[in-house]
Amino acid sequence: MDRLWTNARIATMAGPGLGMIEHGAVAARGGRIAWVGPVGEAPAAAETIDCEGRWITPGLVDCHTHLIHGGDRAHEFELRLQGASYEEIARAGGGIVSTMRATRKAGEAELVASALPRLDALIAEGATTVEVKSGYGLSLDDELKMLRAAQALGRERPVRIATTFLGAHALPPEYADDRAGYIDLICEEMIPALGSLADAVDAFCEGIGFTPDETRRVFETAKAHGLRVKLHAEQLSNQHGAALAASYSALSADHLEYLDEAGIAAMAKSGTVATLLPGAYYFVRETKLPPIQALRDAGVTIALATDCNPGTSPLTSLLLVMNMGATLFRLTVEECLAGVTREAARALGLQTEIGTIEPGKFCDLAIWDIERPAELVYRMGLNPLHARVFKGIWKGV
Ligand code: DI6
Ligand code: FE
Repeated sequence: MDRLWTNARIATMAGPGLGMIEHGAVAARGGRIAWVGPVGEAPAAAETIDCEGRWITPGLVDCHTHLIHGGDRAHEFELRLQGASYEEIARAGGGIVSTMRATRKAGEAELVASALPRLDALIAEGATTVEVKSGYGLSLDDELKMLRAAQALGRERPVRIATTFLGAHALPPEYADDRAGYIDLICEEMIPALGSLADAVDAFCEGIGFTPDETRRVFETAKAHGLRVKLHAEQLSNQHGAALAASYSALSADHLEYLDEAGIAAMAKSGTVATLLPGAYYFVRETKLPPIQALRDAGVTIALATDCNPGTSPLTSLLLVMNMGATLFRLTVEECLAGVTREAARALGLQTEIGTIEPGKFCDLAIWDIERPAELVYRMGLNPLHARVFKGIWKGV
């Protein structure tokens, strides 16, 4: 073995429950978990790290972010404080389109540099995998620039970046009178140009975004190119997007405040993960809760993510996401932890590689200075991360 972390309380998240090993150890070889179990049975290793009774969880996974973008929207925030709504600002040419302008102006290196502080904030709290979407370029070159910048983040820091193409995020002004033309551009030029730049395709199916029919065209093209899909669905209204996404075996449907019974049933049948985004719920002062109990009853798995974006969720803390998941959505501690590890991995289609502490998966760990897992969910603003392990490489913080 290369390395052994011993004397730890391990929440493997491999189930049932937290998948607890009270007096445990975990060993890495070649960047993967080679062994996990009770201390007394631990194999010998070249390097041994005594965790002194600390807790180990899987490295955290943020499965929905818009980390790459130009500028910020602090000014719109002030307008909202004066009473303007998010939708009013968007319809008046602000919102996503104002970030599009700033993103088009920025070069690739500038986009990387401005995203690094946000990425570092996530990493400082134990994130080892972060999904990053495009969707603020809205032209072929600018969307590809965003995706290249996103992938560059994974070379700048020890973190796994999953990229998602979100060309169908907003209608760019130059296509204001030609919606079909923009969908043509997405399907005929953008998706065919993605190559290895994107791991999945997403869309914003919403009254201020794209219709279910437009979304369907994007999904058909994604499918023809062998790409998995996910969807911003039922965030501000019920467009029946989740059921549409499920019919394409989507990895996840995200937001879901306005999700109905038929959508829940369709998601349960297709195994589509419900990714809840309590930061956006909080920041836009939404009052309609996602149908949590109905999702549980139907057996739909629930992930949690930051939705880090400049308009509706300028949030870079998965610890706070867990707190909001519990406080606003009444999720249990176990659901919150699973939501930013095992289920977030599933929402990215990476459940065989990350998300739990099991032999064969990447050795991505978070080591915490806590007495019980509820502390990760309960506190607001204190970071108890002691160390983070990415692919078996250990670094104290
Ligand atoms: N839903 C959201 O909450 C973000 N995008 C989306 O489709 C908002 C993005 C923004 O306002 O910049
Ligand atoms: Fe989003």
